Amino acid sequence: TTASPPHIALLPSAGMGHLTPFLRLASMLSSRSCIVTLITASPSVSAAESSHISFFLSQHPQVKHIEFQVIPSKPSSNPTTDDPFFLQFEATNRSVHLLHPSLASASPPLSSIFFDFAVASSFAPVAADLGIPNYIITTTSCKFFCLMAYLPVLLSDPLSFSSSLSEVNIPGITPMPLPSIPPQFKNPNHLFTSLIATSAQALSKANGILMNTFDDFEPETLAAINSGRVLDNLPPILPIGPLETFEPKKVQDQSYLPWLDSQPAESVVYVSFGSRTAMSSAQIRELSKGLERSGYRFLWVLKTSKVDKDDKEELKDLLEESFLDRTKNKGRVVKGWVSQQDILEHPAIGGFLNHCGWNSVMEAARKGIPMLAWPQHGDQSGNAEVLEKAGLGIWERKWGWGLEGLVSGEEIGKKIVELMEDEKLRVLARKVGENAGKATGIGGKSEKVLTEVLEYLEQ
Ligand code: BUP
Repeated sequence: TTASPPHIALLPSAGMGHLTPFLRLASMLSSRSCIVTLITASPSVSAAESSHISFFLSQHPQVKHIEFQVIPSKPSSNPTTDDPFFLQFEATNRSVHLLHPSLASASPPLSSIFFDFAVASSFAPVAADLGIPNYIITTTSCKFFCLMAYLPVLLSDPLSFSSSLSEVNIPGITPMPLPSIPPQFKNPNHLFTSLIATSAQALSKANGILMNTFDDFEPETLAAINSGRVLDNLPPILPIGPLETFEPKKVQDQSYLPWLDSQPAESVVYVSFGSRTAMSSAQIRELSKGLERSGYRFLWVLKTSKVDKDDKEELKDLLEESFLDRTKNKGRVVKGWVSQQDILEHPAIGGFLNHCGWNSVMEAARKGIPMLAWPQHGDQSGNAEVLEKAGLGIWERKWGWGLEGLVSGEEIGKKIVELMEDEKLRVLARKVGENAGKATGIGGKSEKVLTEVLEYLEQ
C-alpha cells in the first residue's frame, strides 16, 4: 500500500515571533500535501496575531482550525512580571490539557503534533497520552536554544551567573558573555526564567526539536548539540530554515512601497525593532537624529507599545515636525504593521537596523541583507552574536540592551554609515543569502531534514 500523507497539528504560543514560524511551517506542510490542523489560543494578546491567523486561514481553506479558550491569569498573581506575552505563555500552559478530547477525536487521526517550546512542559504529557510522535518547535537561534536547554543546570549552581564571571559556560559551545544573558535568568523565580527552565525539562521527551535555522549559519553550535556535547539526553535537533514565507505580496495599504520603488538600489536603511519593543521617547528622538546625521535614506517602522492595541500615539507626537519636514525626501516613518517580507525583498534596501528577533534575522539571511544589530531584550543578544559570527551583520556591544540605556544620535549615525559602507560585509551577507537558498532548495540540508521527518510520519 502507498503511504498516506500525515495529519499534523501545530500549536504555537503567544506573540508574532512565535506565531509567524508556525504559520509558515503550516503553509509549507500543507503545500507538501500534509493534512494540517492549526490550534490557536483565544483571546490572542495582539491584534496582529488575530489578523494574521484569520488571513492565514482565508489563504489556506484546506487547513483545519481548533481555537481554544485560555484560562486567563491574574496579573497580580505573578509579581515578577507584567509582560502580557509571558502571562499568556503561563495561561496557555494552564489551559492546554483542555485540548485533549478534540485532539484524541481528530479525523483522520493525528500522525503527529508540533508544539512551541514555551508550552512544552504542560503539553508533553498530553502528547504522550495521544501516543503519537511529537516535535517541539523552538523559535530562536540554536545558540540561544542551547542556553535555554542548559538553564536548569545553570540554575542549580548559584555561581553560574555571578557577576565575578565574565561569561557563562555551556559544554561544547563557545562561552556566552555575561552581558548577552537575559538579566531575568539571574532570578530563578522570574516567570520568564521558570517557564524556560520548566520547558527545558520536557525536551528529552520529544521525538525531535525543529528549528528555524540552517546548518551553514550555525555550524559549530548545531554540530555540538547534535553530538550530545551540550546535554546527553536531547532528541535530534532538526534545522529546517530559513522557513519559506507564504504571505502574498502587497495585501495591505503600503504607501511606502511606491516611495521605495523610486529609490536607488541598496540605498535605503530599513529600521525596525519587531512587534514587542516599546522604545522610550528619548531613544526615539536620538534615533531620529542618528538617521538624519547618517545622511542615508531610511524607512523606519515605529512602535511605542509592547502590545499593538495600546499603540495610540501619532507620529507628530513622537517626532519633531521639523525632522519630518527636513527628511521628507530622504525617508519615511511608518506606524502600524508593515509587510517586512516585501520590504526586505525590495532592491532599494541596503541595510537593516534591527533588534535581532530570530524571525527577522532569518528573513534578512534569506535575502542576504547586512544587519546592524541592536538587541533589546530576551534572546536578541544571543542572536546578535550568531549573526555577527555568520557574517550577516555588525553589532556595537557597548550599546548594551536597547531597553536599558540611551544611545546617542551621533553614535547611531556613525554606525549606520559603517553598515552602509562596509563592502566586505555586503559580500559576506550576500553569501549568507546564497547559502540560505541552497539549504532550502531541492536537495539542500534543511529541505532534506524536513523531508525525512515527513517520511517518518507517513509510515
Ligand atoms: Br513589527 C513587524 N511587520 O510591522 P521577530 C513585524 N513583522 O511583517 P518579535 C512584519 O513579524 P520575538 C511588522 O517580519 C517577523 O516575521 C517580521 O518576529 C514580522 O520579532 C515577525 O523578528 C516578528 O522574531 O518577536 O516580534 O520582536 O520577541 O518573539 O522575537
